[in-house]
Amino acid sequence: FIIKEASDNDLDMESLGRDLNENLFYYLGKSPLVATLQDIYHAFALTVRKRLLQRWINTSMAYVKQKVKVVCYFSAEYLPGPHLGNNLLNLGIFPTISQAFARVGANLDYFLDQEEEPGLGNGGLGRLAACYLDSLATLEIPAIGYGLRYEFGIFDQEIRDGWQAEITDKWLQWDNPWEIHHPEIAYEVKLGGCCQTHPDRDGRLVVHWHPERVVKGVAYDTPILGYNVNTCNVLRLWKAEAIESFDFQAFNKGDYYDAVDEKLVSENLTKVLYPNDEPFEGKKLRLEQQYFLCSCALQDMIRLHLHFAPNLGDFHESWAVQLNDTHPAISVVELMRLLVDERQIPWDQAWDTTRKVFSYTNHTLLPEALEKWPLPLFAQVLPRHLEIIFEINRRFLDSVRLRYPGDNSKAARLSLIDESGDRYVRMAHLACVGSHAINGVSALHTELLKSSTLQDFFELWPEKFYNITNGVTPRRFLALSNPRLTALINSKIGSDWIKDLYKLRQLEEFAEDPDFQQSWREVKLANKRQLANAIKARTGISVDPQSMFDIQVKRLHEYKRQHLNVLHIITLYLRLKKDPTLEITPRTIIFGGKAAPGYFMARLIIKLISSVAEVVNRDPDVNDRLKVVFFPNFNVKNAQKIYPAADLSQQISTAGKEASGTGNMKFALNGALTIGTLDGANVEIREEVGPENFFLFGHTVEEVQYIKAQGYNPYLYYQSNEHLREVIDLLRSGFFAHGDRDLFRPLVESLLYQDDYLLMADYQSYIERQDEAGMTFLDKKRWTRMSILNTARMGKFSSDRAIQEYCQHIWQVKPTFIELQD
Ligand code: 26W
Repeated sequence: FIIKEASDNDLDMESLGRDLNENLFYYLGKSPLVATLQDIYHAFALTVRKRLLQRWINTSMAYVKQKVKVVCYFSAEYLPGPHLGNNLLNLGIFPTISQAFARVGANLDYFLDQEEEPGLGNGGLGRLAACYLDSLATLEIPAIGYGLRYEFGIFDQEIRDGWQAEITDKWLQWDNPWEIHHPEIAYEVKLGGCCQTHPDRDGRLVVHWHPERVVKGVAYDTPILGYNVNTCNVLRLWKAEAIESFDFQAFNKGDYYDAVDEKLVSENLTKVLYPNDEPFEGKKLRLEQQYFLCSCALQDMIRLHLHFAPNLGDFHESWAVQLNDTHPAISVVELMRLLVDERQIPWDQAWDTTRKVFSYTNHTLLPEALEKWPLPLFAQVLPRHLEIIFEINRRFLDSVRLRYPGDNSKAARLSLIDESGDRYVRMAHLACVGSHAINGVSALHTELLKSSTLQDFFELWPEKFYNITNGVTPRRFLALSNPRLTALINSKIGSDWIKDLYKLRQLEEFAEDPDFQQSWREVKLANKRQLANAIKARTGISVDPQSMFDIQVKRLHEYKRQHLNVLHIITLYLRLKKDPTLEITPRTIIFGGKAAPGYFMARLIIKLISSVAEVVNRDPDVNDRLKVVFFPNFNVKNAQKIYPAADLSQQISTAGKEASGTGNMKFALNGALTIGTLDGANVEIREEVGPENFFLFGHTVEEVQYIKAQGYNPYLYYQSNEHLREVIDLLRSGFFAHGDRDLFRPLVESLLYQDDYLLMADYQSYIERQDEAGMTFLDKKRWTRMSILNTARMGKFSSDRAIQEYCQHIWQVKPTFIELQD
């Protein structure tokens, strides 16, 4: 038989147009006369998917022939964003397609807008995974992304009466044209029950796990094409289903209902994404989800391996697995179980393989976010895994005691089991022990891991620690989302920067060129107009595109300090109230981000932002010089409209709390200046762009530690700072709450008497730097120069650089060139 393989001419307009019509007719059953925007989007998506599948088949055949080493990215979350636009960009046909639509009087954007994005993640961690898949394909690295196909992703956010309301995300309701369902790629996953040990025929002890239930994992594949290459990798997501034997075989009525029930219970496993990140919650279903992902992925890898190799002896030479935080850390134990229990491989050999395969990325220092499962819960879901963990721990602690004779507290601190009170399995410890490499996600974060969170492991194995500062893909976050800036940049330095972001440095020579500066400002203004229209459409608020767009978009968290931003807004507001003729830099302060549904303070901060907005936006004394907007439902799609329109990027977390941040990079890449603390990757961004092009404020990590050690008293700041006092007093008077003094009381009290995140201590320096940013904005030439230099110096923050570091230092993998066949 003949496989129609990918070729250059599958991208000409004639062949694309023919397929689009065919898909509309024969797949969707519509004539062009009655087709809706959604129908045409769908037919077009299938047309593009066909080109991707041809490249994916090509790619996978090359991988098999060349017996390459494959990177497997294990992540419980992915936030890829809409696929169509990105795939057109990566195929190199975005401009021609856009023109072709225009020729028939259609706007491609309307069709792109039809796509529902897969919201299979909470925030930074899931988006990072998606950037990394893009870079892996672009760098021609053989890779598979493994994850979960949640039926309901992160909720859609609406704002009702200033409060967040959660709406179920039904991303699959119109069908997902990007995925291929593979019912034939399926594995059984056992859960619960108990274990028994019997001797086998040769008298060796073998363990038999009698599960309480068995669930089937079915593969759904989404092709991930690189930019301007023929490499097409895959994102393989698992959906839970009931296994056949539990299905509708039953013949009496009672069994029939039991069988239906069984089906429902099984499918529950991948129903919904947990919408909270920190703090950690020990929910049984979540542990089941994590295990289900790991078991399906590892069984899949073993099946693939044995397809081409006689045994698993060289498994670690063919596969590298990256654990995206501890969510998939149970795979360390699952691989041991698959090797030892199911394939009778000796423990030592299996352990050697396991440690060579895995490496672990830590994404958080917050102690309350570290995953630790109560032992009874763990035993209930994964009885055999608990036994294996005890055995890993026994051997590990023996080696620790040899290294530190007599130091029992050392052993207790390193143990995989927390025994200080109720007993827990520490997933970060499991990930460290089971991996050959451990990395943090920014220079500062890695240093803090080494000196605090993972200090004992660092002392034990300093050679295992790496820093790999996060990066973002310049394809989606500049070339695709900011076409105006892209065209301007290309007109000066060509488009090579899209694959080698350090090339943006060539823009430095134009930083003071008046014509270039003028065009740079026009691009920003046009982007701001576009965002202003979106704001008007979604919130009804009119904003002035000439004003400074001062933006903070990210998950709501006390440590990210959206409420510090609010204290600044109230400060500006009070100045205008005292002197309505005061000259100030007109500002539009824009917020966006979701709060975990159970996180009371985060939800209250959203209400606070809306309430302050309501008062400020309609006060005639303010006279439109200050506007506050909460942009609802921040997701990848909205993000792509927001970053290109920003003048000022707010990265204001308490020093030592934000592991890296990646939004900070996306803003600066699009020419926004940053006001920020010395936290996460801000430190390195400031180093790259130069301290003169960055508005720094706030206490450093060391100062924060010192202040806390001295016994921090936030109330003293309230007493001694007149402006801060006025702000807090206005807030507590009920002024922003129609006279209700109780509404924001929990926030005010937490600031005055607790203030874990040092808002009060950082307030004054924040206000001073904001004032300086405001003044600088009025100096158009200076601001534009700073903006150009920010973009020009973002080379380091490409996810391509990050992935190259992982390849070289951690995975030991090389590119595989894929040729197109005609
Ligand atoms: C226990 C549940 C849970 C779920 C998700 C805990 C923690 C998470 C994630 C680790 C939260 C997260 O997204 N962390 C962010 O990861 C980004 C990518 O490295 C960093 O840039 C952010 O600083 C970090 O907060």
